[in-house]
Amino acid sequence: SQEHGSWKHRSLIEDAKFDTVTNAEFEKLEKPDDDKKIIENTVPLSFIVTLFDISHVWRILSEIEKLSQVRLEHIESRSNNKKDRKADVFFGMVCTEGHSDSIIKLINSLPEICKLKIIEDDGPDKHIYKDIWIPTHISDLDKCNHLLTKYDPDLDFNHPGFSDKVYRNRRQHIADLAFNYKHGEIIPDVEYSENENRTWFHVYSMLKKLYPTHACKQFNRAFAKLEAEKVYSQTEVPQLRKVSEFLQRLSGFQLRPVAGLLSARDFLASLAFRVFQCTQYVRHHSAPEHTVEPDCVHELLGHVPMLADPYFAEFSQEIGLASLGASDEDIEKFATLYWFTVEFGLCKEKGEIRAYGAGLLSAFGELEHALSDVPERRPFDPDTTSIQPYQDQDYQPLYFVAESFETMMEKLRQYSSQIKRPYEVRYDPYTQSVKLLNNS
Ligand code: HBI
Ligand code: FE
Repeated sequence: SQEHGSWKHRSLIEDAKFDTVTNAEFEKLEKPDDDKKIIENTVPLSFIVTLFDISHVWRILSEIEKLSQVRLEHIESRSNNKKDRKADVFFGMVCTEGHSDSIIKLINSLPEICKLKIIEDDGPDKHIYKDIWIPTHISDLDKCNHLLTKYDPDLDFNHPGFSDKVYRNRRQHIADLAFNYKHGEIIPDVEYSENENRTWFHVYSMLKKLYPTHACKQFNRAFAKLEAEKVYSQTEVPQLRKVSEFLQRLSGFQLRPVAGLLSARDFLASLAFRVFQCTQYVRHHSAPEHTVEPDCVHELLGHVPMLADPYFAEFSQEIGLASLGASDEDIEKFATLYWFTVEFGLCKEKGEIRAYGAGLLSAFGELEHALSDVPERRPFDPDTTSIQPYQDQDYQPLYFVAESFETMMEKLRQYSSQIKRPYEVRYDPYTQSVKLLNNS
């Protein structure tokens, strides 16, 4: 089955156990005789129906078949909850202009089995809804470049590079590469200096000793692969271009260079397109073990191996999709969830606690601290985790532990489905775009 964000193309239908209908019969039923329907002056019509039991999809399909002015082109399903058989089903159709009412009437005539949830908005203003602009195509990420001026070496005198003119020029040069970057371009290589490579070497060799006992298995698997394929080595800062190629092969994630700390909204929005905004500069060599702002040592050692895991990649994309069009208040909560999972998350593995958060996997001091008996640990629960205050100046006093990535994903989906938004979103991997589905 093909994946569309959280949508599973037909998978739920195939998984469902039907007494009377086999998969082979479904193949015949999928686009019933719809292919033969000749419809003129067609307009696209898409909608989501909540089915109280997925098996009723057959009933809907046979009713649609009877409508002469609409043709089914695409169907996908998504379950809200593993425990029951309730599911949202996406129907992509075309209909004769002016005949979209017939489908609404049809769904409304079957209240015992389903409820119309959403009709897709294809109107001219679909990019702007209630004043919140959102990227709808991966190239729109060129506009998601709102930087926060926190810990800027040019402005913050606590920054270790503040009084280092050479470092600040270097940072400016690398920042310009990111500012000038456009979607689709090859990420420019950076020739890293001896200082920069030495900083990488220092952090890398210390952490590598801890990974076998402290990092989760998904991380260790990807890290071994990065080394085996010589994308990573101890002696040189890896090039984003090569790392991005590696990720695309493993999980479909890609990197794009970013000049510094992005706003949470822009940062999370990129994840919706399986894009990770990645800094390309190295922290100041006077403090190799600590940095308050993200740098490429953090991104490459902490984030990249996890993003290479297909399941974790999906989790990351889900947070991104859920954030699109959310209110400022909800963005803040998603950023907090991101903080306690992707950045500082712990998970259980065969009765042991392991780290999967990038902030831990790129900082050996905190990695040891997190698994010691000093900090508090609580089970991951989106409702409480999303409002937990945190600071970014010192080791965390509190971490959240996921039972497994599967349960974490399920809890995140449950949480996201309760967020109020003017629309739902659906990711189309073929066009790398997001479709907005209006609440009808
Ligand atoms: N920007 N460049 C960059 N890298 C990050 O890791 C990052 C960011 N902006 C926000 C952010 N991370 C998160 O902490 C959340 O606010 C989403
Ligand atoms: Fe990070």
